Amino acid sequence: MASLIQKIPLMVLLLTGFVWLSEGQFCTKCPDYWMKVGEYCYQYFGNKRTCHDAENICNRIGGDLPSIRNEAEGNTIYQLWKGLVNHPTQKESAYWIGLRDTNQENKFEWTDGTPLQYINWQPGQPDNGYGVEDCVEIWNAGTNDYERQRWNDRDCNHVRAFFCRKLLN
Ligand SMILES: [Ca+2]
Ligand SMILES: [Ca+2]
Repeated sequence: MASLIQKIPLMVLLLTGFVWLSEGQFCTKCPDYWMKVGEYCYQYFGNKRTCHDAENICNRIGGDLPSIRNEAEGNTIYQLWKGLVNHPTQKESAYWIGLRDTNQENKFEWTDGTPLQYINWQPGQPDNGYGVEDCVEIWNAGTNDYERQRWNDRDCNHVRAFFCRKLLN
């Protein structure tokens, strides 16, 4: 009996270590309902929102609308979207990304603070087409995966599906 009592502190120590390790491992997972891709967690919202509403929803759950730093990242987001929707070849389906020229016309900025180093506009875009187009969507227009990943500036009051994204922590 005495020896068991002596072992209790050791058992507590081991258990604490196990819990600590488990929690450490948990930190590399995404929360429920988020998809892990590389260093990010993504959640898709098929219910369409204006771009400002979409941005607010993302902020409230600790994320941002995605920024796209290069072709590979754009392709990742497009492939995720393609795997989630029923009709990925349906022309001109669109979903918001976190690019804006709200502050100054034709000066596009990522809402998550990422510097604008890469662009992938549809031909003829951005055109500020209907007077004021200050939000940006991935516009599913074109004949192949490459073309369907390209961007269009759009009136922010349009409603679109969107992803929220946050960094793994
Ligand atoms: Ca504009
Ligand atoms: Ca446009």
